[in-house]
Amino acid sequence: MPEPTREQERELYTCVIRARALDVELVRWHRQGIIPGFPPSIGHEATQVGAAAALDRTRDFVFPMYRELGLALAMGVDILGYLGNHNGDWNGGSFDPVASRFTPIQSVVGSNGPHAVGWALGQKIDGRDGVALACIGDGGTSQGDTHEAMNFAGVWKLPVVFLVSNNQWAISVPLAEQVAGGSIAARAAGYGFPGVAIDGNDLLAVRAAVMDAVERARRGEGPTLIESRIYRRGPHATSDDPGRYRTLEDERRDAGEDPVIRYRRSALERDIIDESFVAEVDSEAAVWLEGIRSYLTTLPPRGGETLFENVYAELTDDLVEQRDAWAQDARA
Ligand SMILES: Cc1ncc(C[n+]2csc(CCOP(=O)(O)OP(=O)(O)O)c2C)c(N)n1
Repeated sequence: MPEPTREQERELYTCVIRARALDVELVRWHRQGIIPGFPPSIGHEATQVGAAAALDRTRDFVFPMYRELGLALAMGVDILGYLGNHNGDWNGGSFDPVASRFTPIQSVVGSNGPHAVGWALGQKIDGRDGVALACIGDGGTSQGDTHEAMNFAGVWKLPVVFLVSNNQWAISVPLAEQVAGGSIAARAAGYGFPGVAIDGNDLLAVRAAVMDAVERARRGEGPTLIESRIYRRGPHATSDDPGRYRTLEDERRDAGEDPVIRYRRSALERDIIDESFVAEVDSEAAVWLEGIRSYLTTLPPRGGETLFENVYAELTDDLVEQRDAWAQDARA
């Protein structure tokens, strides 16, 4: 498996820093009333950026859940369109999924597994060699949709990598109350494909594991389940108060080393980056953030009628009726 070049690692570093910086700002922007809500990815960065680095952006496709900011950035998603989703835009973000090979995020836990499997089946039928990355949380593995997706993918040996970001929490429910066997990776055996548990705070280890799984899938050997062990370092979302179900002491004890600090330390130690590069990335990130902030603050309020747009090419009679009734109510 090819090691990343120095140049690639510098890009990975830049992406990790931007993912963290944007996350931190988004929480502030929520507090300032600029965005209505947001699920922070703090603690997920190494897994997300490492996984994206293992994909071929010309033929693979990501089926994300809602906590995937770093993965979106690393896939080159138009981040302003992506953030439209968190700014009350109902259509899942206004970026081009085909260009970025990244479907719109959605909030229905587990539903993206079947989407990934359907796309992977299409690749097989069409004789193509793309691989689907299905992103699932530890809580998402308890959903029936995830079982159906894994079962179907196993039986049909489809090119899917199931990347489970096990951040130890499903809102307030800890892993121990969610997974009786203790291991998510072990479940893969029941579906007839390999399951591996990795240290998801180690960016290069994630890249290597996902690359192995992608190569396996491309060879026609079927799916892999990767359980990436991490920790959700922030709240579930800006509306959540983790102090109601875990203490700061728990967080300090359980979270381990921060994946962003860890990657910076490793890259510095290996002379991939130096202090002046670190400073340059930080100052470029600050300018980049300011651009995003001014975009978000100048967005006009979304009209409720957008609920009815982008559903069908032509609205059905029922929807026309509902839209008109809505408009009449809104004017009243
Ligand atoms: C089908 C469905 N059931 C319940 C919910 C409510 N819900 C939103 S997030 C969440 C927890 C998901 O936890 P996990 O999959 O571990 O992802 P994380 O948020 O920790 O990244 C739940 C139960 C939902 N969005 N969809």
